[in-house]
Amino acid sequence: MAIKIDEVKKLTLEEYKTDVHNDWCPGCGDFGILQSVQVALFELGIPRHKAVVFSGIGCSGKTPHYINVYGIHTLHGRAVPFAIGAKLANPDLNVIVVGGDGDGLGIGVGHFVSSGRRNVNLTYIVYNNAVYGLTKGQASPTLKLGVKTKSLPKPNINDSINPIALALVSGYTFIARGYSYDVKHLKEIIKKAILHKGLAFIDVLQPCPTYNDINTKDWYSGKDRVDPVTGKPIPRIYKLEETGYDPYVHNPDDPNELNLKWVQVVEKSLEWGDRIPIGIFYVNEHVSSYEERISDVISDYFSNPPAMQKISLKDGRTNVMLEHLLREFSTT
Ligand SMILES: Cc1ncc(C[n+]2csc(CCOP(=O)(O)OP(=O)(O)O)c2C)c(N)n1
Ligand code: SF4
Repeated sequence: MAIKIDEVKKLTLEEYKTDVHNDWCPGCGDFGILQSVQVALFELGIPRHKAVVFSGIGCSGKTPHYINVYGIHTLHGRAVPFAIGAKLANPDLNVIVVGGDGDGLGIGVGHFVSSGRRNVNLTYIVYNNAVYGLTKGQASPTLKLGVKTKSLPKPNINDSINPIALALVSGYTFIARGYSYDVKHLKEIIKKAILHKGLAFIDVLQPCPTYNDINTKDWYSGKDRVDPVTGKPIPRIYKLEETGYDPYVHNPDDPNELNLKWVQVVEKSLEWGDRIPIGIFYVNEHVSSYEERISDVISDYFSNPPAMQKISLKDGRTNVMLEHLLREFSTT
């Protein structure tokens, strides 16, 4: 008996996992991100046929192999355009893009920036370990100036990119940062990002214990600076939401509010070292999504998107009328 594709039972968390051998190093921060994505999909009850994870190249790029939904392992720095194509072809899909900081903010930074103009409804998670993990620890664009990890012969002579501020000025409408060893917090951010209508970016602090001996789990938790009174470490990471921070743009018609929000996000994005914020930095739900903009010009776009259209007749002959397309796109 044929199964109707929408009649899907609620899955268990285990059903979002695969049994593909995982070769990440022991203690790698990637594990926490993987788990957070799986738990987010499970808790949102997203059916597997309605979720797709795209990745670039790198240790992080292996993530789709370990999640039991559709997965596409694309080219270095090119995951976002692939994902945008899928989302626009089938706007009913929940599209998640994952990739390293080298992937997204080095070779792929042009796509990172220009996708902000479109506000396509997808979630982009950058695994930020400040190194190129898969190719043995070269400095990535997020490694701070003057920092020397154990994989570098000399301190880094490049200044770093600020991913949160870059996402803001590029036009992302949901901007957050998570920490891969705080799965409970991260999966909540991922859930909110998936539910957000528009382009969501999550910068995840992801320790690479093999090549980055500076931004380690111990460093983030402040083990090197013990409070003389309590004898306890003073953590560097803190949660924005615990400080009364409000990331939401409430009135988009009030330019003062928008300006103040932008200043607030940039100020928070510059905090690094003694105090490092995680949580949601910015949410603007008032910007139209790219899909909505398309539906303004193609009225049946949502009910008849490209992925649902018949491209062949019963006898196998093509249904696509090239001459119609040529006429439509002709400029003469
Ligand atoms: C076009 C191209 N250039 C270079 C490479 C080599 N390469 C593979 S992974 C990688 C860096 C990955 O670093 P990052 O994106 O930070 O991911 P991580 O491994 O840390 O998760 C590079 C340079 C490649 N595969 N393709
Ligand atoms: S090299 Fe670093 S990022 Fe890659 S799997 Fe090992 S610990 Fe993780």
